[in-house]
Amino acid sequence: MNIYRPPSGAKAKVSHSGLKYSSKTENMNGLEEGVEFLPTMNTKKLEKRGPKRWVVVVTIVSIFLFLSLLVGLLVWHFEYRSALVQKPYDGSVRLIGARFIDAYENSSSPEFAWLAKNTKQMLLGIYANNADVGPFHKETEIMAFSEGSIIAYFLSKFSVPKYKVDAFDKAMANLKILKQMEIPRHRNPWFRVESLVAFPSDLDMIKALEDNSCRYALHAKEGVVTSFTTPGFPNNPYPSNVRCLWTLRADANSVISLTFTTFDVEPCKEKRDFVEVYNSLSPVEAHSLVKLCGSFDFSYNLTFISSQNVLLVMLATDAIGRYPGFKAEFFQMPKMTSCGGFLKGISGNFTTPYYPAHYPPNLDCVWNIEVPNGKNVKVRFNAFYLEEPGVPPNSCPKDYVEINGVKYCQPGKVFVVMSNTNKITVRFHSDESHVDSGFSAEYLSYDSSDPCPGRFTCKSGRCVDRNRRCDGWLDCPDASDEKNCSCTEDQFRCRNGWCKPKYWLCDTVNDCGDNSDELQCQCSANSFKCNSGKCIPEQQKCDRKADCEDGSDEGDCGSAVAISCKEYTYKCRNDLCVSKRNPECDGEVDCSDNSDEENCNCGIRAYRKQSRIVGGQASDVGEWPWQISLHVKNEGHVCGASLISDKWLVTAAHCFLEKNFIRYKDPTLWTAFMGLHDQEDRSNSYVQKQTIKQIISHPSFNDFTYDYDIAVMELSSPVSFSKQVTPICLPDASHEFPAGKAIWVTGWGATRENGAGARILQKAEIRVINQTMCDSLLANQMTPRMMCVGILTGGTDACQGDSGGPLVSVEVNNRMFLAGVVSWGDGCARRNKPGVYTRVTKLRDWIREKTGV
Ligand code: 4AZ
Repeated sequence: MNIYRPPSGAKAKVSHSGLKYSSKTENMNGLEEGVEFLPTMNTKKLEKRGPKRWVVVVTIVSIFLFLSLLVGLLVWHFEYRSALVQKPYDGSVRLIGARFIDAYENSSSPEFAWLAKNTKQMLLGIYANNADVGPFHKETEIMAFSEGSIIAYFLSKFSVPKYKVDAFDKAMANLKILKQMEIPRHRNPWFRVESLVAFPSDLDMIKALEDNSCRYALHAKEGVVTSFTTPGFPNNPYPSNVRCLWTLRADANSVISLTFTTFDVEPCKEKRDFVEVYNSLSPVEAHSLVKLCGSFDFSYNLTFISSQNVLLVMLATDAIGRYPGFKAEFFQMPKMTSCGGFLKGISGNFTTPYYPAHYPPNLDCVWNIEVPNGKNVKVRFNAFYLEEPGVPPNSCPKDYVEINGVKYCQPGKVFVVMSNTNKITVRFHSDESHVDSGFSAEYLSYDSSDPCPGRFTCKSGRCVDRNRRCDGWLDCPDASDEKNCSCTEDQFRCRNGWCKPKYWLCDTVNDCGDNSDELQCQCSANSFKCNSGKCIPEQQKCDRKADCEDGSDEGDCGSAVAISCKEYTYKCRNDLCVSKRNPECDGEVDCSDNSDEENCNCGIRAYRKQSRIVGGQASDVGEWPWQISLHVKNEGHVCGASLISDKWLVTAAHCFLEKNFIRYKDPTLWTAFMGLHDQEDRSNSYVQKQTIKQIISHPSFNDFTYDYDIAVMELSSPVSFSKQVTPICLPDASHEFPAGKAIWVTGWGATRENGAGARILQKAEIRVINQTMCDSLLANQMTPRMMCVGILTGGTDACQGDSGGPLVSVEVNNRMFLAGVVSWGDGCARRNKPGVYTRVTKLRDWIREKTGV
């Protein structure tokens, strides 16, 4: 907002002179005797009376100005000129002309001292040569040496006045240029500086480098695997508030292979505990190979290879958390002299060096591949991991594979690159920081007339199984497997020519892409289609008589009219039924006793989102305030649940099945977290934690078929509702969630089949699938207490750890209703295998009976 105000000085002046002037005007008007007006030309009188006042005013103003200037100068001096900023730098300098000897590894040897003194002198000379750096240097320490020919690692501290910081930073970033300005008289006669780099450090790091209490120096022995652990491992947690450093060295012309065999530190979080591995003896980000936190399963490959004969491992911890730490082992191996090569033949495999271990940094490999004359060659990447933190997709500025001038660095997917000659060149580049597992690839020769022998060739060149051609699914990225098909008996032809399974017709999902599978789904003109599919004359709809066997002809008649009760009609508390579909809590009174609009303090979230994104993604805080995380002692999150009142939860009965001799139905094992967003942030003020008073599983729950997979849990004491903690609405038994309806599932379950659970609450939008189709997809395993919901092309689904959690539907006025409880599935996110949910409407009366909600 911009409101104009006159300057305060101006305001004072106007009112002041205004008053004076008005009194004089009065006098003038009155023309009083004895009052003398100053004649304009009477300068003598002016001089005589004026000077005294002016002198006082001028003196006061001058003193004021002088004092202001003085204060300003003092502030400027203390704030900008003499206020000093501490600037620690970590760096390394490569010296050529000298040979590395073993004694340089030992910082107390005279040889180390001699070389350190000379290196330091040379560094100070370089600093002194720059007016933006030299005057601010405080101290420099040479920390270590390594081979190459000699690399010296140093720590320099500077104290820079605030106003000089910019120039100083610029000069330090250009140390390489500083080095070139090195003056001959500062040159050391024994060695020359080949390269010099320094990176801003922080005071914690400097303290750690200067403190020897948690420092270890280890040298690999030929043919021996050396192991080391965090202090206290495995019986005691590693220390708090420390930075421990392990310097790992190997013999000349060797590299180091380091493997973490056990890794269990505090879960990942900004500025919490972590382990960082550097391809250097300086802990600088530019040489960081990896930053690890959390815990890793033993099957995860945690092997890292150095590019030289040194590695530095750092453990940084804060004051919180008790975790065992790591056990690691390392050994030396001969330095690779080259990588890549010439590959000739009809097919073969190649990988990044040391795959599946992490490839070394600073590497360039070239594979020249040649297949027999007359054939073409293609390369198929079966695994591809070249990920670097913070690298934008598609730009590949750091590590990449390059083929035919195109760079690839996107992780994960299998992809194929083809050449239309018998030769192809694959280049791999890794820069000096951050490494990954690399790739595993195969090359194959093919006939240009038949690139996929025995299989179908997509236009893009990808090969897919023949039986995937014309099956209704898009397997080729360009959909070429579904074009020009003649449909089989079980298929129908979409308008756009595609063939789709007949059972996809009229399921309210646009499978054809042009919606032609959803067009002829109505009964003939002048007739109404019952939910069962039967057609009845239009006149029988809403005639207050149930003509469909399920009463669906009377279920949605706009305004509520009392009718005879059927399965699809809503029953008011006074036992009268109304002819309106899903009338509960829709903002309109439909029952004469108002019962459809009672108990409606549910299903509305304080933070409303407009986005409707298909596919699993992280939720926002408070987006699903009824979602509960159920934890078991020593296991953490095990199941999800939904809050239905201030003390009752709905979840899945299978969460309480006995496993590994643990009786999960014992309520004392469980803790419920309400308002939780991040599993690692359970102490947040909006999270409410409660123990459990009782667990009631449905008595008909069948642990073989998972029929009646529902349970209710009573909290030990009531929760208080808030923006982050709100109950979900329970649908009436007559509530309909029609096939094709978009619906949300949420949870902290695995983000892929057999994968790890999510840390942040995930959400996914999926669709209700019609029961008959579901039954055929899931081999007749469905019961009326189950509903299946998913995306049949796969990729979006609930998974292990989501069990018990909510499946919610957005209804009138954005109110959400609990349609289902995550129950089971044939794997997760598989094509044609939707997730199965307990159908809440079928068990609504049981919930009411047990909880009163
Ligand atoms: C489970 O194991 C589980 N894809 C839950 C849901 C699904 C599969 C497994 C559905 O808890």
